[in-house]
Amino acid sequence: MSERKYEPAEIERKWQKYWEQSGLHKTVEASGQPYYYCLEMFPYPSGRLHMGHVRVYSIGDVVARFKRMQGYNVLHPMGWDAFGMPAENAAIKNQSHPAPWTFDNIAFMRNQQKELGVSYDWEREVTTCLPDYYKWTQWLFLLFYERGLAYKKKGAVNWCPECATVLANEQVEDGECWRCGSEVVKKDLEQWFLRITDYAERLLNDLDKLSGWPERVKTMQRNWIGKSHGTEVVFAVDGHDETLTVFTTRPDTLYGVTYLVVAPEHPAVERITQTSPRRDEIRAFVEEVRKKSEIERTSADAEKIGLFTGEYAIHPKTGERVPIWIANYVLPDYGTGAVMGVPAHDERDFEFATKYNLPIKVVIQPQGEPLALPLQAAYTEKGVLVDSQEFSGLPTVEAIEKISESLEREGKGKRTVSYRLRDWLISRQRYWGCPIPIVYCEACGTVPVPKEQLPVLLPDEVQFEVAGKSPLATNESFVNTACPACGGKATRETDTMDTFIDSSWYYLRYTSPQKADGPFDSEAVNRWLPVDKYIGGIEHAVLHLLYSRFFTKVLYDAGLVNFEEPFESLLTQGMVIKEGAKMSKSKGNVVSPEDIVAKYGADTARTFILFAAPPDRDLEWSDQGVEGAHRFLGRVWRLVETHADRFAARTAADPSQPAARKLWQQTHFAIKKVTEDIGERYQFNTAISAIMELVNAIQAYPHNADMGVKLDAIETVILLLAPVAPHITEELWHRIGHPESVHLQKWPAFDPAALVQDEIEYAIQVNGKVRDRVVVAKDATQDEIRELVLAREKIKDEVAGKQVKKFIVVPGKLVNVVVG
Ligand code: ANZ
Ligand code: ZN
Repeated sequence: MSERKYEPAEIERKWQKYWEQSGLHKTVEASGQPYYYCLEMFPYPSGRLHMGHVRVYSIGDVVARFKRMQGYNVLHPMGWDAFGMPAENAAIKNQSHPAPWTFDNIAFMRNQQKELGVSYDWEREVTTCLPDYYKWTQWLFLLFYERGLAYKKKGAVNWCPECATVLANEQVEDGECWRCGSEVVKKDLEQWFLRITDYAERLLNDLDKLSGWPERVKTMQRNWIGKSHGTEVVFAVDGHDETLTVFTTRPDTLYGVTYLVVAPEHPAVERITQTSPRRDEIRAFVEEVRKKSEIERTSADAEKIGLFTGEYAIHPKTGERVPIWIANYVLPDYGTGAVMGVPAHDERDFEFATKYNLPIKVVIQPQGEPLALPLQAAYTEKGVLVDSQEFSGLPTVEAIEKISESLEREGKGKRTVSYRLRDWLISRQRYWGCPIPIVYCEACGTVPVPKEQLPVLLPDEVQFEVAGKSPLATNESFVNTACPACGGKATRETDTMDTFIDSSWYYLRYTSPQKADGPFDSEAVNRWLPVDKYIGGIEHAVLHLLYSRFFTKVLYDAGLVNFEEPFESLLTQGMVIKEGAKMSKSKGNVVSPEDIVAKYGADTARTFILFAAPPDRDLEWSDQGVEGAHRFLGRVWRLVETHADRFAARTAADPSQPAARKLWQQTHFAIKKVTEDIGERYQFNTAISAIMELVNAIQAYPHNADMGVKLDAIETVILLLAPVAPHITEELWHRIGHPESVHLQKWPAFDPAALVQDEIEYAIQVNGKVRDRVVVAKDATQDEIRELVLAREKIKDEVAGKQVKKFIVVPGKLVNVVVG
């Protein structure tokens, strides 16, 4: 046969078609085989793939194909996080509907994924905006509701005036809307919440079990949950039948309290100022503060503003009267919403007290030199207590215990823990989301839609833009319904769910995507999960990954799954950057996957991306790098082409001669290296270099050496490269005479005998000092070693005129010659 040219476009299309027709990527569940679930975070169907997507899918596909060749039953699915704002905004802009926009994008991106040759089982595709998916999202909402984990409350919510919607805390970035950048304000609305705080402790503790997660991600989750040990201290309010409880992590500073400061929203503020002449002023202040976002209120450089309420609290130990203030820097929903002001030892309090001329009282002194007065800044370190009655002289740590105990005995306090984590606000006043399956009846109140009536379908006809109102509220036939309990007149909930709910359980649906009588089949889920390798962006470190963990724990408690953590191992891939900046439209440094695939083929794109950097590092785009990957595949192509005809008359390998033996060893070394790099270390770049080295070795192989060894080596290159570059290897595999897909082959095993080194290098010491080195046959005897060592020039010099008293051989390592 004459040599053919490498034409990626031709062979890639051919094999993609063949794979699809032969059902190659269908999930197989062979009995007796271990299970492996390889999952890439499903994308939002924004339009087209960017290089970041290509990177995630390339990583996932290498792992999936590799595990499959190793004999695992592999689940490798893909789907669409298809509800969300961009579709709705596009619909508003184009006067159309979000659905066609979404489905067009899905069709385009699915096609791109196919063109990359990713081995997804498309029969398991899930799309969160389809009723057969969101029906089960609603079912799960009802499960949470039944378990007391979904509730409605009026609360101050983050409101983006531009998007006219409520935002979760996580969607507020530096006081601005994550999407449009407008300043976020607070607004009171009835909202649905999920009680994630009930799971705070488990979500925190179980992080310790996730040994397959990057430390960085676990730290981010720990900080987000924000557990803090402290003490609640009760202050009576002078002249009122009322107490104020503060939360402090520093009860040792109790005697330094010179005022209390309460969040303006704190319910006690209304009560204790009811008859106050300052009432109007206070109300105006409260309104003012509430407009600001939490971030603005608490950031260190935000100006601290406050107002004296005119009322006083009684210090629980000294009985002194301390003024009660309200201030922006105290948050209503952290701790108890009230703080004891200790300006001498807390930075924020110091700033506040300085500004408003409140007294500053030192009660902690550093070891050694006492603080210089007046204080120039708060002393926030540990130290020894002063002016603290019987606690004076105690060090901070001990005082925290003693003062807390004493307060507990007197019924004036207790030790508690506080979490930064808040309940998850899931109501969205948007159209393109999953309707919340609740109706409101005048007679029965809040009534969950019975599960057999699901799904509550999203109506087609709505007005998208009605300020301050949910779009669903504009469709009367949707809103007005009969109460499922009494049959009377009722109205539907018109908010939709946060799309993070959709993505909190999609990985379960993949195991049984067609299941018609439940969200998933528990047996299938328990077979496949936890996910063995989850691959996605670090930007999901807190949101998606925390919510999914929460969902899994609730489902575990409900007996629907038998594991408490959904993702055993997590790989967060680095960014794709170009000229030092993240690829982005705004920077104008985007390289489009379509162009690269059209010019070089998908195999080159994948090989480059996997070769250019370890998966968790940033990847610098390089046109030369792409060219290099392409040249490498071209070399593999020619290597096979020039030898293809020899495979028919192939004879068994004979590695007895030195050159053949060397290539045989190199082949098995490469198998070992690639197997470990892909399967254990997830370092695809070094795996590819090992394949490149093997190709070099084959090219340097003498013409007259054993052909069987050479053909084995060539065949091994094809197998090792198959997960990385699936099309070219499929073509070449057939070219050398195999009728079956390369992707159904067994992953090659290395022969340990080939890895045994034939020679060993010894360090030679003379009287304990290294003087020389020598390479010795592995099976050399002590006498042979002695002869070789003593014949070396350097050693002869050292030994000259002396007597060899001892000759010690540490096998495989060193020789020590003792002379005197
Ligand atoms: C008195 C004190 C003295 C405090 C001192 C600190 C140092 P973490 O560690 O983050 O939990 N605090 C309590 N509730 C607050 C709220 N709702 N808004 C703003 N600040 C609040 O922080 C706990 C500390 O933050 C508490 O301990 C309290 O100030 C403040 F030398 O109490 B501390
Ligand atoms: Zn009713």
